[in-house]
Amino acid sequence: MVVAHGPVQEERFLKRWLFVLAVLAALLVSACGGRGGQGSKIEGEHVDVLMFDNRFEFTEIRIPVGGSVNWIGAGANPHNAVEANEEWSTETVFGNLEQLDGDEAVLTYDKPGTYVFFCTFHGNAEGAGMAGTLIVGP
Ligand SMILES: [Cu+2]
Repeated sequence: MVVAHGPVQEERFLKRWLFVLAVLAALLVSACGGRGGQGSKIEGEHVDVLMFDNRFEFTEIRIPVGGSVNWIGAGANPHNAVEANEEWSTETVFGNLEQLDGDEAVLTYDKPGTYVFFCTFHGNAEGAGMAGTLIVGP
């Protein structure tokens, strides 16, 4: 039997491939999460983390022992980053809990651990709302 490769078959073939490509693209986008999206991660020795209205740019931050995080106010509301058990706070370096757009607080972490942090205005110590996790590890 001879299979005809007319315009109709080619169009179907093309549509099928476009569908497959669209599915792959969707998977890729969801896997990457998108910069600044919910649940995005960053890893480095010295990292910048913007404090948006009303979420942290990164909700999982990994730094080595001795690394630092520059907590930067961004947006119209005041923000801060406070450890759930009050081990550390941006207040200690910035002077108060209200960091506005462009205000920076660099904290250096010498103690290894996994810390839940939150903004006292828009999150809580249970890790809800404007909150995240900082992992200071070897
Ligand atoms: Cu906030």
